[in-house]
Amino acid sequence: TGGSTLQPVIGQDSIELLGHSYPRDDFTNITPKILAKVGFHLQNQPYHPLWLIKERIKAHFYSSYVGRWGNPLFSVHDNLSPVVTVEQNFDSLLIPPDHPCRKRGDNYYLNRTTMLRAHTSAHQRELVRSGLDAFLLAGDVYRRDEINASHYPVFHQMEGVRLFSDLELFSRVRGGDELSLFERGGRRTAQKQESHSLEAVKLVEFDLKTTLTRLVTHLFGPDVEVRWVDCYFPFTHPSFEMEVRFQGDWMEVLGCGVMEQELLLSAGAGNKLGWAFGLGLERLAMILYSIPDIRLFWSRDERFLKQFRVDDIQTPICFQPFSKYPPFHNDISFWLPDAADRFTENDFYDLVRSVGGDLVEKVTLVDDFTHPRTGRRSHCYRIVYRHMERTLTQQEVRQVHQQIERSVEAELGVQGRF
Ligand code: FA5
Ligand code: MG
Repeated sequence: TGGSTLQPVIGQDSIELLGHSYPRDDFTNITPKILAKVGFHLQNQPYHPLWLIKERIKAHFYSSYVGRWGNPLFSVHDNLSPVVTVEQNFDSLLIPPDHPCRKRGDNYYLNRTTMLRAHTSAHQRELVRSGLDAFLLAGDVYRRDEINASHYPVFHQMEGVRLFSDLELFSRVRGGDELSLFERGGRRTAQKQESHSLEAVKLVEFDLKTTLTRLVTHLFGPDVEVRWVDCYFPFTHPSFEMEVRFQGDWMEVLGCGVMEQELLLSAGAGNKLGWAFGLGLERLAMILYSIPDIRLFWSRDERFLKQFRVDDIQTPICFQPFSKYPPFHNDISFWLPDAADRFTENDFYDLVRSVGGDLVEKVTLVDDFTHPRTGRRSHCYRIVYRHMERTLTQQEVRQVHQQIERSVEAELGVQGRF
């Protein structure tokens, strides 16, 4: 797993990243730690929890929204490079040149014109311009931030966009052929943009909220509690955040809204209306799988990863924390059989696993010693015992350890030095 095959390099004058070279300037603020995170594509690693949740969202959209010929309505994009232009990340979304969200302190700049995307919205305009009317886009995003249980400078978003022609929007309502998407000389209000007709906006907003409510109901089940909060984004109006009730609190999971018409116009789709949303994949996965700490998504620990390897992506998973309970370290030493080929380390690992089962967290060879006079060889292994769901007792550990001592002599022909 791990990084790109092309090692990122921060040089004197330039930064090498994903096969490109970016000249440094007074805006450059990317760090080696962040560069090392680029190219992992956690959302594309099979059975990673972020992959699981992305696949569940894909499956839901594929089965719920089909086009006229039975084809999926939404196309899915999960391989776009996180290196974008400042123009894509901000200007294309109508974010003014002096907007505080452009601060060097909040973003990772390669230089004045290039950055790591701060949101997946950075790709809205290019994908609309390429002719797509409905798409999902998943990827890693980067924001300068602290590191704690709920903040990490790299996280993952899923963007969704859907555009409607007047035919698509109004064919669903009786008398719809009387209605129009646009209104000349209109005014911008809290409810709508100047060029939009109120009827069109209300239908788009309704479709957006229904789509997202169906999505979280699919993910969390029919009892999920959802609420909508008005908010502001420069690229949507009206704009909303969806919050989901989690452990007695409301947690923001996504931002969304009716796309600014100026954006659609610049993307060559000025004759349509659209909605867009951007949701945090970690947020959803943390609620859905009870993952207590956002840093765990970067874990390569089998005790984390193996809990998500399920046959069916819809299988409910409740993550069992593994570091909460104290470990016990016990060593075991023995002389190997004289015919050295009668013993292999893997035999021992298998034996420990079969006796100790899930109580054994880790086994390592800590000493390999050959006696200078007799030529006999001995191994010492350290076994870490830890239960994922409770604290073990000394006595319980001693019993298992003694059982291993007995079995290793009986089954592997070694002589204990216990
Ligand atoms: C955005 O990034 C907008 N681009 C969303 C959007 C898309 C609005 C399309 C309108 C149309 P925001 O910064 O609120 O908005 O982030 C969106 C979601 O990403 C949040 O709701 C949250 O689920 C997730 N998120 C944001 N910051 C973090 C963080 N530090 N750690 C984990 N998840 C985060
Ligand atoms: Mg937000």
